[in-house]
Amino acid sequence: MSGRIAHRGLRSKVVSAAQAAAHIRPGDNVGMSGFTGAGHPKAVPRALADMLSEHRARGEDFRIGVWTGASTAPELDGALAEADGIELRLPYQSDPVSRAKINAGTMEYIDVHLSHVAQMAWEGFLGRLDVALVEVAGITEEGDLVPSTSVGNNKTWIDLADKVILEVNTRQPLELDGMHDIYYGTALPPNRRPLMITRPDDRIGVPHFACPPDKVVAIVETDAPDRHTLFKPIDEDSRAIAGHLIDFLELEVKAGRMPADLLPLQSGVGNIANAVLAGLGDTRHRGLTAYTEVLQDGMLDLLESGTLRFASATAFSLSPAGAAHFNENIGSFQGRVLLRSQEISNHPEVIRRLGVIATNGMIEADIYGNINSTHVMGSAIQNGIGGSGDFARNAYVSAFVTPSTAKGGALSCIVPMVSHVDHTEHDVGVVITEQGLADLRGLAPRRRAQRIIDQCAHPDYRPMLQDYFDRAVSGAWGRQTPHLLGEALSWHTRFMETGTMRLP
Ligand code: 0RQ
Repeated sequence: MSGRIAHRGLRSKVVSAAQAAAHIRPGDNVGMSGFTGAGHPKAVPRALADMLSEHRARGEDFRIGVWTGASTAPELDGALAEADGIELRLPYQSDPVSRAKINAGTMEYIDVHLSHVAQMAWEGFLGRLDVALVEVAGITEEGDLVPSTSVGNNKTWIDLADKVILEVNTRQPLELDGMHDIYYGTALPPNRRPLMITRPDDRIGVPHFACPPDKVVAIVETDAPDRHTLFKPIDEDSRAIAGHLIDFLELEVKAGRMPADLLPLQSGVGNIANAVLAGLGDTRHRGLTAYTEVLQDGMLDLLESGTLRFASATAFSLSPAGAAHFNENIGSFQGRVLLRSQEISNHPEVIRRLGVIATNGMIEADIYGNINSTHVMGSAIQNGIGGSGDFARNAYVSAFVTPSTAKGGALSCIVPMVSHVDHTEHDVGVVITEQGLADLRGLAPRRRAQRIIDQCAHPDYRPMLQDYFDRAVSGAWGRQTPHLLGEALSWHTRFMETGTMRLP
């Protein structure tokens, strides 16, 4: 035994992954840990996938509901989807096997704002939570649980589930202990109290999860790494997008709308977000803060250089090199990083109060500033809305970023009308592509359209968009937000007709 389980009674509950998986029954809803490939259970989902494949071979249907924090990894989402074991998945996922099953209509998927999940579970909309399956870094003498590299919805899963299965992962550094802030004051209306976070470094909770030991039905010891996100080297487009955003922030400071140390930063996942952070490291800014969802490599670099003073999030999302570096230097991050439950890291009240600068990726934007973050050609899911809506709606400045074209230039990410709406024009302050930045704040719709076409569209598509807009202005049924409806939507279908787009 690893020595990570200090509670005597719980030591006797250590079993194999297969024995732990046997506690899960057909039709169960299982609340699993895991957020952007960090802190997910590594062994029991694989054993569960094997178990349900055996049931299937005997002609018995065995599928479960999988609720998580956000995306996990191939050994969880991939393995269970491969085994056709997921009836319903929520809230954010990026696994290619699951994506294919969702788009083929054989797996149900509920795409929900990440800050809403815990509340929905407490309200009972999602049904009963049968099992919580949660990775932890250790168990204290008192039976409290030391959280791992993500917090996500773990507090809610542990509180709500009938049974708790724990994976104690010795690969996760014990020095994580103290880097978490688990808040036990959440309640449903009318009993909610204000969240007393007025700075990203305010602590309002406790470092551990509470869990009655008799609820724990099995403990599995593991020694396996997180998913570890691979970042592409920063390319020209990402660097250009980062440059436009940083120039914009400088102008905001000059205009007196932001202090010199800016406002707390939120940055979505992916390469562009990482490039923005790298770009900030080259500026004169020091002592910045982040109130965000995930800590990527770029944030660690900024913390080390002093550009960033403090970062609050719900999970890490590091490359293998970033994770190794973090583990070796974990002492220098203590007191400068805090992981919270996702209902707090993404809480509208706090985001609005702090005045967060939000930057998120997108699939496409339309000329009026509506954003599609989730669907390709209106029907096929890419990942999910994640936390982008929590931040976009409540941020001080809400920016959406994308290269101006996708699929090697075969299609434009600026379109007349988005094929699916995740963020309406009312929640979008700034649209940025490698071509430039369109500041939409304070502009009426037709001015917004002209600015997006001029600043953000790729030169290959700008004349087509201008032509559409001009004809819409003169020929539409109304002049407030002029559209030629049939034509706006056929913009998308022609890509399918030419074979540019195929379902994955
Ligand atoms: O598909 O890999 O098959 O080629 O979409 O696109 O350019 O790799 O960009 O990794 O930054 O993802 C919106 C999906 C962007 C992401 C999205 C195709 C493109 C490629 C991915 P291929 P890129 P990214 C906090 C914030 C929602 C959640 C969020 C996302 C694939 O940012 O999931 O913001 N956001 N969370 O080819 C057709 C277009 C396309 C297109 C791109 N216009 N039409 N396909 N693609 N544009 C974090 C969390 O919530 C956890």
